Amino acid sequence: MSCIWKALSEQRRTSKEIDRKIESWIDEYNNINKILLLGSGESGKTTVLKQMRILYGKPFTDEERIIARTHVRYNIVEIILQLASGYQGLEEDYLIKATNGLKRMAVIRGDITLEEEAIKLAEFLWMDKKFRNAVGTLDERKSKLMENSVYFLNRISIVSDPNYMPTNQDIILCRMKTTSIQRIEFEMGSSKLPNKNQRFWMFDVGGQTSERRKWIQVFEGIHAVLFIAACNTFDQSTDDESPKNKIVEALELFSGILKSRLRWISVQRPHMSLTD
Ligand SMILES: Nc1nc2c(ncn2[C@@H]2O[C@H](COP(=O)(O)OP(=O)(O)O)[C@@H](O)[C@H]2O)c(=O)[nH]1
Ligand SMILES: [Mg+2]
Repeated sequence: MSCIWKALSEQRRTSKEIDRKIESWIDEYNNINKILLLGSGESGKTTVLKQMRILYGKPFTDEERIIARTHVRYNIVEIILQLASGYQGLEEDYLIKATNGLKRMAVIRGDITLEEEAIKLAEFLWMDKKFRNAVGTLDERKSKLMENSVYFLNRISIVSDPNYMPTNQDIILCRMKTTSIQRIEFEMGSSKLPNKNQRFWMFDVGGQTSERRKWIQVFEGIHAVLFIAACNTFDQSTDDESPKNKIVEALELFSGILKSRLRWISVQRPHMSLTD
């Protein structure tokens, strides 16, 4: 009989311990400041996330740099193809063949040999005088190119080296389409904050219309939303079916978010001091 009592009280103790642990996890979770980055596509959300990671989070691992390397190399391939696109000046047979080969390579990814061949071909084209004459100077075409074009074209021989590993700056400037929810963790200390060293989780979501339904998944438990808008797009329009000024699109998105889900977020207890 005493054995049964002993086993039961042991069970109760274990159960209480588990409850205490769960409570402490919930407390810990609630004490983490959760920030959600929102904004239209290409507004700079992922760039902010990467900058916060570099400033306050864990350094990028070798595995992450290898993944970024693929993106950097294909960014350059895309820049070269963008330069060549629709250009009547590409009359030379070898240039046409090379750009067509690059187009095919740009579609297939996931193989390091192909990746190295693609970047070498991109470098070959960029170093070719006839190619440069045909596509014009970078300054002439700058407005139509991706923002990171000049930076990466100047680094093409470094990036095409088989031993190349991206620097933090390469990772910041490299464009990668965000298709899933990403989270970074970091700690920030400030004498002005109530608990000095505060833990943060920052979430990044895809900004394209197709990704917006995923935002809803991360709204729960969020303490702050950082809405990012790219001011330099004041003279650009969206390229969907009903084109709209990009700043107008950002403002509409912002007011849409305010109306829909943020009402209850505003009643959450803020952990951050606004004096900081
Ligand atoms: N000039 C400038 N370019 C930026 C800034 N932030 C981001 N970009 C560029 O804008 C493009 C889109 O940025 P990204 O962070 O991917 O936007 P997201 O789609 O909102 O995640 C990239 O080429 C970035 O390098 C900024 O503050 N200034
Ligand atoms: Mg993004």
